[in-house]
Amino acid sequence: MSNASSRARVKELRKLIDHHNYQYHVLDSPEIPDTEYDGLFKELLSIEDSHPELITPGSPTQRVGATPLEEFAKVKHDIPMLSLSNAFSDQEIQDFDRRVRDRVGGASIEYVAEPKMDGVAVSLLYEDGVLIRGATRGDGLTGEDVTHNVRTIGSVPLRLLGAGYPRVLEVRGEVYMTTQGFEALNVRQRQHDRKVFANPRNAAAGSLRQLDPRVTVERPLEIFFHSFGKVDDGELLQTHYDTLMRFRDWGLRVCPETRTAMGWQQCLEYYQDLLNRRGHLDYAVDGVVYKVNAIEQQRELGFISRAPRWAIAHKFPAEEELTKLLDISVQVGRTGTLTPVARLEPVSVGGVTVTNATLHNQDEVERKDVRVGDTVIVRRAGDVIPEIVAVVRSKRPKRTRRFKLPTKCPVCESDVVRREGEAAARCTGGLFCPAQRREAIRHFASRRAMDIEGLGDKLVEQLDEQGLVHDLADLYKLKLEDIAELEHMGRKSAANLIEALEASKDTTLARFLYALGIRDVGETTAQTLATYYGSLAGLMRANRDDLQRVPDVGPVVADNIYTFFREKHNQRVINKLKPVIGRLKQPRPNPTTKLGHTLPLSNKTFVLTGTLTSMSRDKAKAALQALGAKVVGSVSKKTDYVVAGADPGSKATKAMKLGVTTLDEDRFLDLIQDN
Ligand code: D41
Repeated sequence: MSNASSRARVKELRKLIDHHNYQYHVLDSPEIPDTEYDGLFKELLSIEDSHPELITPGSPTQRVGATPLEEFAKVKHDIPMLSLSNAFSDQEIQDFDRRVRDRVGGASIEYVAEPKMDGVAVSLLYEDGVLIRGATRGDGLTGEDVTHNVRTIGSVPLRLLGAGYPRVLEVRGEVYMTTQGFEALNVRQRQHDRKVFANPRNAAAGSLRQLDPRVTVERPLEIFFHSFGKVDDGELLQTHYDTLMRFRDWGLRVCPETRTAMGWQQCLEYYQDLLNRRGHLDYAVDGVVYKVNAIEQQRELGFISRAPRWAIAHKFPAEEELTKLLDISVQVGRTGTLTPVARLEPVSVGGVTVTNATLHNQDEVERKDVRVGDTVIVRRAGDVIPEIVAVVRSKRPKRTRRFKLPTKCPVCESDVVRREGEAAARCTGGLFCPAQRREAIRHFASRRAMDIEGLGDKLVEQLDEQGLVHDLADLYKLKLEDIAELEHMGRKSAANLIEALEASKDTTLARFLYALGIRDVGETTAQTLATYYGSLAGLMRANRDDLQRVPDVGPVVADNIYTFFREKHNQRVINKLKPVIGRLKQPRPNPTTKLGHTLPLSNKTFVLTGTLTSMSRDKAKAALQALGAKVVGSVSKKTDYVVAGADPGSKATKAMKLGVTTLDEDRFLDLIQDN
């Protein structure tokens, strides 16, 4: 290529890449697939490679500098980065609004409400639209120069788009890590035996404080801009909200949850709504921020000490608290897995008292170096099981006790083994182990399995203790008299249980397979197996190779299924369950189904998100599966369709980012009906 045409093509490519970057990061709506973007990028790299004189700092290829820094330079903020006052109750917000109205007058104030990102506060300086410096907030007066790292963040424009921006523009925002990115990062860190981060904020802070930008570029960092500092030779708009919308035009990413709100009432509505959706957002939020919208009113209000009078943070209940670890005990699960459980000094986390938290497995205990006597950070988010995030090392007492999983099962004293490559240690007692037996029965009876109403934990324990139920099949041999004699049971509840047992026999092959509790056979696999084999007998005859032909059944799962049905005890139980099996609603073993490709939605992967109005999510899932589709929990490039109901949340956003087709409820219903 001639020099002139290279120059022209480079210019064109940079423009295209900047544009698609903007569509992807700022608007969340990519116009081209990733591969095409990569193609443009590679072409630019290749031209720059043969024409190094054409490289400019603003080129999208120049995000990562080659040489690590020796140390961070200090940056003095010309205009201090103020802090935010905090409020923890509705009353404090009403008081804040009252103070604002007292100063500026007027009946009702317009605010901008936005999530309070739990990330790292930064300031980015653009001159003539070119990013020239990025700095952390530090103490508000002086921060650290992290330009080399900020440049690696894909959603930070190296050059502003469009026109009309001031010659000097300092924008302020929050660098954060998405929850998904954070989890994936920790998986990688573990694989490489590197430091695991306690939460997305620590991970973001640690990533931004790297001297080597080649480390930072590998970290899934994002940014939202929420305000501005220095502005020279140019004007911004009259309201905070309009200013943020201009930011977006210039390629600066603004949180899509940003809204205007009239008076404290709408602020509180916004708060409640965001709090309800907190668990569905793809980023950590520790509250919301309200800001007076009119810049003129902001000026009138000014600030006291280091915080503006025109803004306030309304904090969410904390999801993490400190407490003392009193002891570590061991729980034995359905498949014999031994789980270390931390016994804690009771602590209220987000309004719920937590006394236990899972420690997952021995490796996790060691990785986190958790010891009895330690002060620990407990986390309880939404409905997830509380867990220990990290130990507060500075609070470790002189005497602590390390934990080691026992080599004998604490329930049945059978040997405990840990298979090569597995994280879990297991009791080898099988159904001889009361813990495993009880868990197996509980699972069998659970709602999504055989759905035996009234067969709760206490009752299972009693049935086991009294020797009334040794295996799953014994459940169906229970006599009313036996049950009625148990503690807290009468003839009435006994009769109800007998009835529930009878009713449970009307079920499907898929549910029955799931209920058996074969390791790694969850609902989805059970469903696939049922469709593929059509009958229990067919499945039981299958060898390992046959099983691996079933979609999504790999060698490990195939082995688990195969061994399960070869086990003498299991065969006996299944034989005893014949009366139930005889009644199972079995899909016709369909040779076309067996090929695995001929159902209308075979080979199609779906993700359901949000609330559907016409049916429950389970119904929708079943409908899709009946058409051969696979329904999974999270969106990836392999997803074919995302069905988005009301309030869809982060999965829908992710689908958009990845260019996955999203169906609204109407289109989803059409699809089901057409097939
Ligand atoms: O999302 C945030 N963490 C956030 C922080 C936000 N949405 N808005 C903010 N606004 C301000 C003012 C009103 C002072 C411009 C802030 C912060 N400050 C802030 N971040 C760290 C200290 C203060």
